[in-house]
Amino acid sequence: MKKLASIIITVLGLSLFVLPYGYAKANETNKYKSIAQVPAIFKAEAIGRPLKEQYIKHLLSIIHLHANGSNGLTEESLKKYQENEIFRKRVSQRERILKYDLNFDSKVTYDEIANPFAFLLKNKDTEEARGRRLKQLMQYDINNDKVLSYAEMSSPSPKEIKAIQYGFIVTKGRTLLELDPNKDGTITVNELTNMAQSAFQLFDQDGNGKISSREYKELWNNNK
Ligand SMILES: [Ca+2]
Ligand SMILES: [Ca+2]
Ligand SMILES: [Ca+2]
Repeated sequence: MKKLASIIITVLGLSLFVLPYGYAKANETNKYKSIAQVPAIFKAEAIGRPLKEQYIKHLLSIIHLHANGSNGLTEESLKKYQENEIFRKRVSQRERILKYDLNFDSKVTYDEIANPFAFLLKNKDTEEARGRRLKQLMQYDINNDKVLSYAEMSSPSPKEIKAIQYGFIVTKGRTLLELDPNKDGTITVNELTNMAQSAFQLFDQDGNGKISSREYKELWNNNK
């Protein structure tokens, strides 16, 4: 019991020592002193966005995309975003395939896709278009019976799910989350605005609110 108490006291003492240090350090990273210190994402997102307002608005849109209406970007909101996107993908895939269900039995056969009614097709059907359509849609025929069951038509391929989970939209969100200055697990609008402003100040050397082509050059030279 005595031993436990001494462990608790040691841990408390250590955290009192470590916390203020961590806090000061976190605050420091909110301000970049040179372009070399600016994280790559802030440099990359400056491409084609030379106006300060436009640049910051664009970066904030990453938060809004993932954390629609909530306090900020979190691991939880990132996860929710992915779930939403996968759901959306399932719905759109099912809609796209189900329209070929000519006999309304909630299954789509090889023949239904190969020879749909003409009104389902935008252009005149050709051998080539038929081949493409079959190859595209039959990739979801997991048990290879040339019938797309309801479950199959609403299941995106593992590759498509990976494209959502590791696509650049999620990656950007995750990158921002890793830069959280106070490490509380939420990137707030305030935090991101501060970081973006600090980065932009370094890119915009004459401070006129616009990155000129000369300043862009400087930015990329500094990036090497
Ligand atoms: Ca059918
Ligand atoms: Ca099947
Ligand atoms: Ca934070």
